[in-house]
Amino acid sequence: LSKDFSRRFEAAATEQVLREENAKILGKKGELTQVLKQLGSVPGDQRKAIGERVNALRKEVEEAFSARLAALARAKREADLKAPPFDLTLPARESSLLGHRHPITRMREELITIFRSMGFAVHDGPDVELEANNFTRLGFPPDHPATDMQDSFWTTSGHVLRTHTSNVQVHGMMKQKPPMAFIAPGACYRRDDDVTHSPMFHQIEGFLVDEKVTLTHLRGVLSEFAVRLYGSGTKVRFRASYFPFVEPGAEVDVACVFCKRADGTRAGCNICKHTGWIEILGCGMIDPRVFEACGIDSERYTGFAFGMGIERVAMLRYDIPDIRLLFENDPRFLAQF
Ligand code: FA5
Repeated sequence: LSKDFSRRFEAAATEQVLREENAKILGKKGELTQVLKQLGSVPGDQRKAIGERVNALRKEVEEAFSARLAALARAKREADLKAPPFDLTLPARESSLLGHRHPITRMREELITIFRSMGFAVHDGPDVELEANNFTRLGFPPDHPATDMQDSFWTTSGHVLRTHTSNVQVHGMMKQKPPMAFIAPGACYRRDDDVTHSPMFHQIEGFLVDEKVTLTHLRGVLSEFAVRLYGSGTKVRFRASYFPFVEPGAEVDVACVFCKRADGTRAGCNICKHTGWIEILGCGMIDPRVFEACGIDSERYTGFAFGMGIERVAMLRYDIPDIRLLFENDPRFLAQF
């Protein structure tokens, strides 16, 4: 052993082989370890001399091992430095995991682009709102079911997570004098939860006030909007409806684009529930009492407002059957857009 251990270490070409060779000598069952174990049976007068010899040998082996280990590390580093460098001019591999905008974001941007092109400014409003701005100034009576604990999320007393973007109408009127025309996209919150209703969702509000604004202007703006969103020839219809802050109020349906596509008729499909029409928004002429509550001269000015659900428009656009898919953020769903 004392003659050939350094030859065995020199012959080891890799760190692993070197360590294996070292274990064969100094490991639990190693050659030198066996010798050390037998020291006990050596006669007393020779034990000291043999013990010293074995220990000296162990030290030599350990030193030779460390030296060879360091030499191997040096050699590897030399080789790495001499190897040709990375080719930085190679084209990158294409990633299949590139992110993109969420379908709700895309839909919101598309709607904003349409209304901007029609001359509307874009306003922002608070998500946490005074009860007065979300309900009272908009003509909701104090006992209206929408103000109930069942429908709204209340924060501190007198504050509510806005249930619609109509609160931005109030801020607009209190800050600005007519004429004004703006839209207000944003998140809204209600105690809802089913395939078409989510506790958090998004609306876009539209608001226009000037002298001599009439229902015809409202119809014109929304008809043009439907054409820009769904294509030329898209028909809309107005159905009388009720919202506390408008008079008269209406809901707007768009002729179903899905069954028209499928078989050339508008007779019905599951998406429009076989009516041929899809409801997309609520609207109306601003009630003069709302003007008065917000400091606008109701004798001089008239105006209209409308509000639509962004998820609803997106579900129709992309044929999404369940609103919850839009919020689960499952990559298999999102990758389809
Ligand atoms: C309103 O919120 C009125 N502020 C709209 C309005 C504005 C009327 C201006 C007149 C003038 P409504 O509660 O119907 O109305 O909601 C409007 C739209 O928001 C609905 O058609 C629907 O698309 C969407 N929406 C309402 N609740 C939810 C919900 N929980 N999840 C997803 N979308 C919702």
